[in-house]
Amino acid sequence: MESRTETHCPYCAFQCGMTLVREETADGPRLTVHSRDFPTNRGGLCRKGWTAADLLTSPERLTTPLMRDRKDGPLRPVLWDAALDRIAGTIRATQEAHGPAAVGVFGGGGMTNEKSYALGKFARVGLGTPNIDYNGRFCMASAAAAGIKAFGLDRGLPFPLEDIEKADVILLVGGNPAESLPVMMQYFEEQKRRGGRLIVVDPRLTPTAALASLHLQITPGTDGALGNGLLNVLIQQGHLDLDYIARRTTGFDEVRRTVAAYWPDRVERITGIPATRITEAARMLGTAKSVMILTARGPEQQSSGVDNTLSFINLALALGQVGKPHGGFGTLTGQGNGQGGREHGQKADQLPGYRKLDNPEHRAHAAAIWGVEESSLPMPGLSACELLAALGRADPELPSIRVLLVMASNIAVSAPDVSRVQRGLRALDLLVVSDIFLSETAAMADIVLPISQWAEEEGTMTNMEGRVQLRRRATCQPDGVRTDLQVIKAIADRLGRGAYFSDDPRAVFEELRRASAGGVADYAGITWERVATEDGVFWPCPDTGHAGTPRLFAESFPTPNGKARFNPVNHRASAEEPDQFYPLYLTTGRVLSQYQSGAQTRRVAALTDAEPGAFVEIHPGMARNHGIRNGDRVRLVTRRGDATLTARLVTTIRMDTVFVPFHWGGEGCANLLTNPALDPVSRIPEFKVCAVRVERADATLRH
Ligand SMILES: Nc1nc2c(c(=O)[nH]1)N[C@H]1C(S)=C(S)[C@@H](COP(=O)(O)OP(=O)(O)OC[C@H]3O[C@@H](n4cnc5c(=O)[nH]c(N)nc54)[C@H](O)[C@@H]3O)O[C@H]1N2
Ligand SMILES: Nc1nc2c(c(=O)[nH]1)N[C@H]1C(S)=C(S)[C@@H](COP(=O)(O)OP(=O)(O)OC[C@H]3O[C@@H](n4cnc5c(=O)[nH]c(N)nc54)[C@H](O)[C@@H]3O)O[C@H]1N2
Ligand code: SF4
Ligand SMILES: [Mo]
Repeated sequence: MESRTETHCPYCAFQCGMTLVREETADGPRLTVHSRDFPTNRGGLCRKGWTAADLLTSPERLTTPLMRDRKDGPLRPVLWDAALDRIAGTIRATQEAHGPAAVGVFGGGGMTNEKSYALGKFARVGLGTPNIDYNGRFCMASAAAAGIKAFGLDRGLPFPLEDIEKADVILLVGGNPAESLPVMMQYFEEQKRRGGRLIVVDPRLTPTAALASLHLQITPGTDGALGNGLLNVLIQQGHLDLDYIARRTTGFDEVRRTVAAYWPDRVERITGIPATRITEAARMLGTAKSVMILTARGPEQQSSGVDNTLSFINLALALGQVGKPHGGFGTLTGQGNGQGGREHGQKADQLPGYRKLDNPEHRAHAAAIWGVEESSLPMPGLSACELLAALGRADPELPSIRVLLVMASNIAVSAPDVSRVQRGLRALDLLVVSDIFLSETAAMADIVLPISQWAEEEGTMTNMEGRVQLRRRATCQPDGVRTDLQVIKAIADRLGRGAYFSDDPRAVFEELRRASAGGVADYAGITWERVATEDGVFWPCPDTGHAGTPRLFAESFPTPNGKARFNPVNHRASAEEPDQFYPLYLTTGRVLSQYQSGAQTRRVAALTDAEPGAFVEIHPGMARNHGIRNGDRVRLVTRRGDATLTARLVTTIRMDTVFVPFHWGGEGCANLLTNPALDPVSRIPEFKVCAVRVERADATLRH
């Protein structure tokens, strides 16, 4: 017997279509990934997608709840009822003693829309706590805040992927899709084949930058100065679309005054990019027929992430490109449901449909759908890093979280300044983690709940274009495993709030449609059947007769006056700059063969063979100064702590910068080093810049 199911890859925001084939064999079901002609990936998959079926049959799969009786005791198998009873009992006791806000929830952008929605509702209606946030705060928060400020709306790409191929010039700032969204490269390659040009801004000559017509090898943390500098030159050269600026935007004069101070020589001094290259890039942008500007985590994961992003949005607006064919501004969303996961209420300040928790009308709408009093809904709570800083806190003057439920995130690896986060996790009265595997965070939990994964359940996922797609069930889940929706409902049941929750994904989606109706991210017209038959539907889609909205902003912007807003921004130095003790920049990011905290991909043999362990990229010139050879063990030291990794000498990185991917826990964990300094608006941490010192790992011994 063989069954074929059309579904999507479990990993990144490209959400490639794939066909999963399930065969019965003497040793149990065998699952294999096959190509599928879906409009976005057009049959393509990267090596993570091709090997994704290994996740389903992994021997490391969790299949029973685990619990420890005392903090220093071992995790032991336990029945579901015992685990759920203890969770509900501890929540109740904690909230009675310390108030509802002492229970926190941490979600993830890999979860389906239904789970994200249910988790946000569970925090507000099931627990009555304001304190829910999620790992998208580490990821899309700066781009989201900037998009809302400028356009009144945050959708990763406000145009379909196919527009990339027809753009004349693309400016890609701090993104490395050749490794982070590999299947997307076919669009950039086609754009190049048609005569288009690509400018890449990155401190490293990445595989993506290697394809570019122009690579601007920027000093980490200086993107805002570059954005302003490019606009300065465009103004000098008279390349603005004054008619568009007058008709479709507000606030340009103040931006013009601000960028007047960013002349090319000064920007060269700040960014390390030669002034001639800045002028050359501006000339390419200014003379292009269409310009597409894309940002990714490079400029966004900084303490000036929102302003950096705004400086590039200003550029796209001044060129009159936003809402024009084959042009505009977009940001490359990262996680599988990084888009949908940030629309329906997992965020500390948010209600479904991108409504706001502090807006009385929005609160009334959500409360009516949920059948609760508006006054019972909490106000906005702590954002992710602030929530993690409050774990087990003793200071009675400040918020303290004593019970934390984690669903779909491995914060013990992926949060900044991770030793502090681990201390907080240990100080909790109760840590509950739902996961597929015993992730580093699950291994620290008091209770671990085994969860069904992508191809074992149904749900909708929204890709980086805002296209709502269907994740279909291709195989059954192992005995002993439950879905996240079942877990949410089971805890709510025990708290006497079960009537508000369903564990059926389709029923939850129906409720999400109503809850999002009239909101910015309006799913009201998107039905399960349409998602299945139409290769996905783009939001906003206000009614079932509506075709969906692949292209936004063609006529107007969803702001009160219909115009986009320019926002004047200035370059701000990173929270921590190199000095005599920590003389280099540390930046962090991704490699092709590992995904995120590695909880999933480190369990796939082919991926671990390709990328076996933590490493640091160092320029050979810098390595020589420290007596470091390729393959040596080195220690990196920052003000937060130190990590020991293998040196990889590469000429593709700036001399003053080292790069560490964050896919591993243990002594090579990048986040032992990173700075939890936050952007004041988006509250994103500064993963992309801090000051570091490099030593040979045996250096201290030799002293
Ligand atoms: N293989 C793989 N793919 C993934 C993921 C994964 O873990 N592995 N994760 C997914 C997720 S959640 C996300 S968010 C995306 C992220 O996708 P990307 O944003 O493309 O990935 P990163 O590697 O984090 O950062 C991109 C680039 O920013 C550069 N950079 C560092 N500092 C700076 C700076 O100060 N300025 C500028 N301009 N650039 C800088 C880095 O050198 C890096 O090449 O990838 C998604 N896809
Ligand atoms: N230094 C540094 N740190 C970073 C970044 C960086 O660039 N540099 N990038 C940041 C970014 S952009 C992101 S998005 C975060 C990501 O960091 P994490 O939030 O840690 O992401 P994952 O490793 O994907 O963790 C997801 C976990 O949930 C499990 N899981 C998967 N699907 C489900 C599900 O449906 N339900 C449940 N219950 N569990 C599931 C997986 O097994 C895994 O353990 O890392 C951030 N951390
Ligand atoms: S590009 Fe992303 S969605 Fe596509 S196969 Fe690779 S990891 Fe999966
Ligand atoms: Mo991300």
